[in-house]
Amino acid sequence: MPASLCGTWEMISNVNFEGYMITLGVSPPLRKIALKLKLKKVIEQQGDQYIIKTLSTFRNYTISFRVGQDFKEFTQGLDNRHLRSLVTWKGNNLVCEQEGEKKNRGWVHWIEEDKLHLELHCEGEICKQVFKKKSNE
Ligand code: VL7
Repeated sequence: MPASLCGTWEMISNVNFEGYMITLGVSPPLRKIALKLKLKKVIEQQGDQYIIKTLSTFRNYTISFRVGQDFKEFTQGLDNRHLRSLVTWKGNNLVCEQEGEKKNRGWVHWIEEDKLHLELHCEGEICKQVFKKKSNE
C-alpha cells in the first residue's frame, strides 16, 4: 500500500522548470513569471477518483481523473494543448502519460521521506519538483 499522496503540499525545490517550459513552447515573459512561483499541490482522493490542484498566486490548474481510465486534458493557462491522458499506478509511482502533439510527455508522483516528488517530462526535458506537507495538517 503506497503512502498517500493526499493533502496540501508546498514546493521546496524546482529543477529545470525552465527547460520543461521551453520544450512546451511557453513564451519568455510567461516563463519569467512562472519561474518565480512557489507552487502548491492539493491532492484529494475518493476511491479511484483523484483531484490534483496546482495552485499559485498567478494561476491555478486542476485535473480530475480515475486511475486506469483515460481522459481528455486541456492544459488551459499552461501551454494550452489538448491531450489524451492516462494515470496508472506503477509500483508506488502514480504515472501519467499525456498523449498529444508533444512526444514522451507525462509526469510521475511518488512519496519519499515524507516529501511529495514530481517529475514532469517532455521530449527528453525533465523537471523535478519536491513538495513538503503543509505543517498545519
Ligand atoms: C502543472 C505548468 C508550465 C506554462 C503558468 C505558470 C504555472 C501553475 O501537470 C502538472 O501537474 C500534474 C501533476 O501534479 C497535475 O496536473 C504541472 C504546472 C506546470 C507547465 C506552463 C506556465 C504558465 C501555473 C498552475
